[in-house]
This record gives sequence, C-alpha cells and structure tokens, in this order.
Amino acid sequence: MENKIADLMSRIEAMKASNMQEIEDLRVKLLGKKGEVTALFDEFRTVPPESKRLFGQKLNALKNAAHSKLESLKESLGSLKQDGAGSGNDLTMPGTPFEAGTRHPISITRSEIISIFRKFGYDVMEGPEIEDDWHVFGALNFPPEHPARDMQDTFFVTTGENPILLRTHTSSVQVRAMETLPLPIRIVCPGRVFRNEAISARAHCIFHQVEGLYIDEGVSFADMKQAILLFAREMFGADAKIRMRPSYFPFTEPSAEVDVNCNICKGKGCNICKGTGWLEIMGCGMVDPNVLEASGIDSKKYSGFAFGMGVERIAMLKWQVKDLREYFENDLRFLHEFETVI
Ligand code: 2NM
Repeated sequence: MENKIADLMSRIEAMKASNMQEIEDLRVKLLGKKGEVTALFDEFRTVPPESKRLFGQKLNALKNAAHSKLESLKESLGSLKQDGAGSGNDLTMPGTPFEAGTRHPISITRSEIISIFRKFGYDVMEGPEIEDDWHVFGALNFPPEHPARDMQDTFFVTTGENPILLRTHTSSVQVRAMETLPLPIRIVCPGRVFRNEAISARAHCIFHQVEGLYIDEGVSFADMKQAILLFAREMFGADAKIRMRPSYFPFTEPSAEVDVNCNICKGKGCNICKGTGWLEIMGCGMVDPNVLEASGIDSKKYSGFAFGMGVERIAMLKWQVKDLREYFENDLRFLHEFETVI
C-alpha cells in the first residue's frame, strides 16, 4: 500500500491538462466513485489497526494533493484563457444563439401610415403628451361644459384655473402647428393619446393615433375625399373602396366617419364587419372656421381638412387581431407573428 500511495502521489504531481474536460476526467479518475484515490480508501479498511494511523495520514495527504492539483490546473487554464488557445473553449463552435426581437405591429402600422402620407407630400410633426387645456380643448372649439373635459374621460395632471392634462388626441399638435407654422400646412401627427376608459377588447386608456391636417387657400371636401381614398388604396389594396357617413366633431364642420369595404368577406358581410360589408377606419371633416381663427388663421382666406385614425384599430383590421389587449401584453408568441411582415 505504501508503494501504491507513493506511486500515485508522483503521478498526481506530474499531471497535466489542456482544457476543462481533461481536468474533469482527471477528477473522476482520482476521486470519482471508482477513482484510484477512492480505491485506496477502500483498501484502507483492511489495514491492520497498528498501521492505520500512518496510512491514514498518508492517504489524507494524497487526497489533499489530488484536490490541490485539480485546483492549480484550473487556475492555470484560466490564465491561458486570454488568447483563447488552450482555454478549454472550442473556438470553432457556433455561437450561442440569441433571440432577435421583432418590430411591434403598432410600430409597423404607424410607419406604414406615415410613409403613405409622406408620399403625398405631408410632413411629420410631433408634440407634447402632457398639454394644457387650450391645446387639447379650448382651441379646438370644445365648449366649456363638453363631456370630454370631464374627469371621467380625461386624465388630469393638475386641476383648477389652468389645468394640465394628458392629451386625448394628437389634434393638440395640430393646434401648435397652426399657431406657429407658415401656410400652407400639410402634416401628419402620430403619437400616444390617453383617455380615462375601462380597458376591454376594444378600448385601452393609452393608444396611438395618426391625425392629418391640410390647410391652404381653396381646400375642399372633395380634396379630402380624394386624399382619404388614395390612402385607403395604399393601406388596404388597390381595390379598396371608401364611403363617408355624416358625423359630428367639435373641431370640424361638416364631419364624417370613413368606412373601407371589408377585405375579409369582400362586402358579403361577416362577423368582422358585423354583416355590413364595411369597416370604420377614421373620422374626418373640414376644419371649423372657429378652430382656424383660434390659432390666428384667416378663415375667409384659408380652409382645410383634418382626419384622425387609431393605429391599433387599423392594425386590427389589417391583421384581424381580435383583442386590443394583445398589443400591450408583449407576449412573444403574439409578437413573433409579425416577424415576416416587414
Ligand atoms: C378626427 C376627426 C376629424 C382633427 C381636427 C384637427 C384640427 F386640429 F385641425 F382641428 N385635427 N384633427 C380631426 C378631425 C380628428 O379624429 C377622429
């Protein structure tokens, strides 16, 4: 036994390894269940009592030597790692794959809407999400008692004489445009808007809008209809048709709701269009002279049209998303469905 211990001790001292796997193999060979050191410990049980003390000490020294050899081999590997060679890393292995993100469907739709209007010569303008009452309501012909000004519909940051609030539409950016830009104005305003609504499959308290505004001399309702028809053809396909239904907004007169023919059932009537063959895509109208005057534009000389659409809604129609909440949950299984879109 003494010879075996001495022999193994000298072999341990001479051991070398060039990677982690080799070190692990040595560990198993020495200290594993069937390892050489382990075997000597088994043999130790047969040693006569008077020799136990001596061999016990030698065996423990052997075990400690094995442990410290393995540690020092690991340390010397670590110091070699810098240049990769002999680091135990196989440099020819393919890299660890990582999951690439995808563009969000709202972001895709927003860009698409904007690039269509850019082609028509519209500029893009953005503005603050936190606004004063004037830019969200006052300048837009909302009477003082209009329900949209209520706490129930609008998130207020401060209340009182000059309240500060979260914008409920991006028309506030268009008021800023009318107050500051030279005429003519031709802009689209994308952005987040906030309404104090109960969250459901069809409504959320934060959503995205793109609103458009065109002001010049002699702009007519026919111009508006044509611009919206061309937009619908770009967005929903060359055979898209639109219809307009009379509506009401404080800031436009006359006002209309715009529908596009249902691309799912091709007008026959399905559950998406509720059997009507038409889907509502936006609101629009001729900018009310009061709104032009409030921003210092001569309503005798200038006229304009404006429109507004919800990006979530357009995206729902385009991809038949059934529940708005999908857009906000960031479930990768949902988001990856749009991987191939752009
Ligand atoms: C809509 C519908 C109709 C609109 C009006 C204006 C402004 F600032 F010119 F008065 N901006 N956006 C407008 C008009 C928005 O969204 C449904």
